[in-house]
Amino acid sequence: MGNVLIEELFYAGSPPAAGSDHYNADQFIELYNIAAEPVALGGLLIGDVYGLAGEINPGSDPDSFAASDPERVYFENLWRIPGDPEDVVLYPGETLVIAQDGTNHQPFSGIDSTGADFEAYVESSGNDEDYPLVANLESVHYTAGYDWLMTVFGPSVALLEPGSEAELEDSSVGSWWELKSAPVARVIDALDSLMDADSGAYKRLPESVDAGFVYVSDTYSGESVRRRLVDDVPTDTNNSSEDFEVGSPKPYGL
Ligand SMILES: [Ca+2]
Ligand SMILES: [Ca+2]
Ligand SMILES: [Ca+2]
Repeated sequence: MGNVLIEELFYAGSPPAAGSDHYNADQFIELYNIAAEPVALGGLLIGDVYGLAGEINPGSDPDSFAASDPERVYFENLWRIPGDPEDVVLYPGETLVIAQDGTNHQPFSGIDSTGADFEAYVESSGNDEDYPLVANLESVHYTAGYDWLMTVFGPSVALLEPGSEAELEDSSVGSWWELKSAPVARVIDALDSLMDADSGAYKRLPESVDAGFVYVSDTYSGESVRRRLVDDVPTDTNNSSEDFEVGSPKPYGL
């Protein structure tokens, strides 16, 4: 399972189109199997990590746990790929796409998520659509709104090995924000994205899982962060500053 990488993260949202100027339901996460053998992904956990993406409002200080508890990763939301491990197999060189909404986002965005492998369907919100052709992730822990819309300023995403939910620790921020944390040893891959080049103090992920961070030029820029290719192979040094580059969204492949 250590052969599964986050290959691409599209979080920024799309430029104004068709009367919409804050469209980010086209967000997606793409995973890649870098190994020579198939990888079984049923039970894999994926989530976004607690903390501000930068000084979004004047005076807002870094609030992540990266410095105070570098042995764990603290999730705002966690999802599980359904099934037994072999129910979801990713073959060598193939990618798996997780979409916010498994629909065609035109005309608001050029992205068509009808080909996604999974979508985040928030049944409890009563305000998210369940697209029948795209399988749903299972919710493990949820604190977002009507849909799992990650911050367009830059979310941090991590993959966890399958395991018991009892191994996840509860913690809270203030009196109401409930988080789930997991030891860094359970992290398969992770990617820190932040607001801009000056936001390094806001890193959410411990250096042991991502020593760097990525950023795009602006919110709703239509830009995606994609893994650099070295001899056509995605590179992985656990340092996203070096491993990722900004480009156009490219779901369904390298
Ligand atoms: Ca959704
Ligand atoms: Ca669905
Ligand atoms: Ca891609």
